Formats: sequence, C-alpha cells, structure tokens
Amino acid sequence: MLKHQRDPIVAIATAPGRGAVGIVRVSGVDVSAVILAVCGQPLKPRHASYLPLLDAKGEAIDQGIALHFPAPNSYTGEDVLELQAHGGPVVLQLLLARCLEAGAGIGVRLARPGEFTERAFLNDKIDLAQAEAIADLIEASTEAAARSASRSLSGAFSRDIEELRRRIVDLRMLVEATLDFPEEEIDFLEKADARGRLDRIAAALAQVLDRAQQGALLRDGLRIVLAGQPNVGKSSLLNALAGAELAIVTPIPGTTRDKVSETIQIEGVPLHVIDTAGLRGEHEAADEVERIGMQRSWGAIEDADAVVFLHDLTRAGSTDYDRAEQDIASRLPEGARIVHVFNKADAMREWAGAPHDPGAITLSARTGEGLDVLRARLLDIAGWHASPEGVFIARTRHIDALSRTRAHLALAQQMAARADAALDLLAEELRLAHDALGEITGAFTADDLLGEIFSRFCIGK
Ligand SMILES: Nc1nc2c(ncn2[C@@H]2O[C@H](COP(=O)(O)OP(=O)(O)OP(=O)(O)O)[C@@H](O)[C@H]2O)c(=O)[nH]1
Ligand SMILES: [Mg+2]
Repeated sequence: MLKHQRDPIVAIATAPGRGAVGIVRVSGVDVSAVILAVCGQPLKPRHASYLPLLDAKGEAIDQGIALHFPAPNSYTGEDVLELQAHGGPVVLQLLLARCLEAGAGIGVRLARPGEFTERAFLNDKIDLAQAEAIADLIEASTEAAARSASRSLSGAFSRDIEELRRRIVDLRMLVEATLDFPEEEIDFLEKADARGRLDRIAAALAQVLDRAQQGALLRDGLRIVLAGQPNVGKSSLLNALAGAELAIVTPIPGTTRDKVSETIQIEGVPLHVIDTAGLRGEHEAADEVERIGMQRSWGAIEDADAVVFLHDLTRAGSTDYDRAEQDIASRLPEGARIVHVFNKADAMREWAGAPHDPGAITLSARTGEGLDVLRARLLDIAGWHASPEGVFIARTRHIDALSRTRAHLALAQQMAARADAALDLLAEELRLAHDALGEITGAFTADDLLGEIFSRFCIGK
C-alpha cells in the first residue's frame, strides 16, 4: 500500500527538441487503462514490447517501445508506463495528448516540475538528499561534480548523515533515561562515557561538514571577478584562463563595455570568471556606455567571491596610473578577498621591484607564464583541498543544516562539561542537533521546503 495516493501524472521525460528517442512517462496508482488504450494490450511487466502506439481511432501515432513497471518496482514507486517513441517534438506532443485523453477516466493530468522524483521521495524510494542529487547530476557542469552527485545519489552522503543521527539518538536515549533517575545521573553518564561519545560525534560531524563543503564547491563553484584599470589586460587574462578568444582585446582603453563571463574548471572546480569594464573615475568615462559599464563592474565586484585586481607592470610608477590604482583600492569593498596580479611580465625585460604584497602574483596573459600560480591561488581561495573521489555533492541547504547541528553539539558539549551537568539542556541540544540533521535526508522537513526543492526540477523528472 502506498503511503501517498495521488492523481496519475504524465509528462515528456526527455529534453525538448529533436532526438533519436523521446520518452513519455505516466505514473499513478494504476495506469492499466492508459496501457490498454495506447498499447492495445496489457504489457508483460518490465519487458520491452515493440508495438504501435495508438491514437483514439486505433491508428498508430508511432511505432515504439512500451515498458510497464508495476508498483512498487518503479522510479516513483507507483505503477509506471514508459513509452519510447521517435524523439520529434510533434510525435511526443501527440503521445502526451493521447495519454491525457486515454487517462481522462482515471484523472491523468500533466506533471509539475520534479513531480516524479517527489513521488519517489514520498514513497520512500529515495531520501531528500538523493532526490536533490538527481537534479544536481543532471545539472553538473564538470565531471567531478557529476561524479560526486552520483555518489550522493547512491546514498553515500545519506548514509553518513543517518549514521550520525543514529549515534545522536543512542546518546539522547541515554541522557533522557538518566533524566528519570536524577540521583544516579552523573555516575550513569560517566560510566557510559557520554562525554567521550559526544566528542566523537562532534568530530565525525566536522568531517562530514568538510566533505559537504567541498561538494558544495563542486556544485556551485566560485565567482571570480577580473577588475582593474582599462588596458591592464583583464580580457586577455579571461581569454588565457579559458583558452579561447571570448572577450575582445585591443590596445584601446575602454574596450570592454559589458561583463563577459565564462565558467572554467580547475581540478574539476567550476570557476565563474567575469571580465569587467576597466575602472576609471566616473567623469573620465568616454561616454554613457562606458559609465554604465563601470557601474556594472562595481556591481560584479560587490557580488564576487574573490576579486582579481589586475595591475599593469609597464605602467606602474607613472603618476596618473598610480593615483588611479589607489583610487580603485580605496573603493574595494571591505572584507572582499583580493588577489593582486601584476600583468605583462613579458614586456619587462628585467623587472627588479617585487610587488609590495607578498601574496601578489606576477604573470603574462600574453605568454601564459605564471598562470598556473594564479590557478593554484584561486583553488586555494575557494578552499578546495579534497580530491574529488571522496566528495559528495551538497547544497547550501545541507551546509546550513550541518552547521546548525555543529552549533547544537557544541552547546551540548558545554552542558555536559559543567560540574552540575544540566541534563535537561543537554537533552534539548541533542534533540535540536538530531532534527537539524534530519532536514538533510527529509526525515524532518517542512512541506513548503519540499515544494521549493522539487519545483526547481525540470518537468518530466
Ligand atoms: N605585452 C603584453 N601585453 C598584454 C598582455 N596582456 C594584455 N596585453 C595588451 O594590453 C592591451 C589591453 O589588453 P586587454 O585585455 O584588452 O585589456 P583590458 O584590461 O581588458 O582593457 P579594457 O577592456 O579596456 O578595460 C592589449 O593591447 C593587449 O594585447 C601581456 O601579458 N603582455
Ligand atoms: Mg577588456
């Protein structure tokens, strides 16, 4: 018996456009009415049947493969029919309309985005972190991100979370049992090594949090903004990092007017690199376009995870140039992560003066010399220290829940360390830690959050 009985749903499961094969999927408590109408016969479960897919008059819309996955052995856990036809948009629309028509009697309707996966979650086929990993796998922008999503989908992340929850539950039971027998409390907890157990749970959680943070990095990447005066070589640097001629490069100051961005990957970590219009005083802008371009540059700098402040070695020392450098430096947002990069090293035969900032990087966007040092620095700034093999994909939502768990465990550790061990407070912090962890796998999640998560899926998934 399914936990949730809902309307039967139908959708095209393959991406829009033309393809060799396209799939229409129907899911519901019992979809045999649709099977009989469209396939003209009952289907052997989980067997591929090659047959005409029929319209209302009994004529073939297409010749294709039909698969029936009876509940509960299907993606959604419900009765599922999958129709594989030729992947043309019109054919698939016809099939979709036909399924709606044939299923009108049982109330078949179009699926909402993510509704198939939502049902898989509601029917306990997968937990919430796995459902999210499906979307992350589909959207992965690098191989490392795809592999870590696949690892989360297989349940690696969820198992770690459930293991932590189990250990917290054990401890909760111990503490709560002790609450009922106050006279023995301290002794009892000491013997059971409650504090040692709590410390080990906190240490294990710190490890999971670290791996999740690495996974979130693989999923979301980092926004890096290239900023500096006109003509310092920002667009040249973007092109060098991307290995393609993306942005226009000319000796004319003010070449770049609008933001140009490209996602590059370094060791599988996606970096969204944004080239901006060169910065100079507002009254110095040649025209309205450049003025707006500079405003956008400042906007991008505000939103950046890190700013590469690019300097031109060939011009350093000239009064106007140096004054403009100081002007930009004074306007950079406080707390922003800045990497000072000195460009055009190739044009300096012998360049004696080392940049003041010991963390500064000297390179040449033209020859590529020094780019590796910049790449390594960007990874370092991103906080990337893992090898992709051990990482599972994670979202801000997961990091947030893990951080709250850590905070509750830290409070629990404080309570446990007190001489007058505040057991009721300790028990409460453990409960909160347990609930926060439960949000990740969906064991403890509000309905509106579920709606929000699944609505971001594509239709048919
Ligand atoms: N010698 C040398 N010239 C460079 C280097 N990088 C860029 N240039 C030259 O500097 C000039 C400006 O380069 P761009 O990449 O357009 O500079 P920008 O910072 O994007 O300039 P704006 O878009 O106007 O703000 C061009 O003539 C480039 O060929 C470098 O590493 N070495
Ligand atoms: Mg430019």
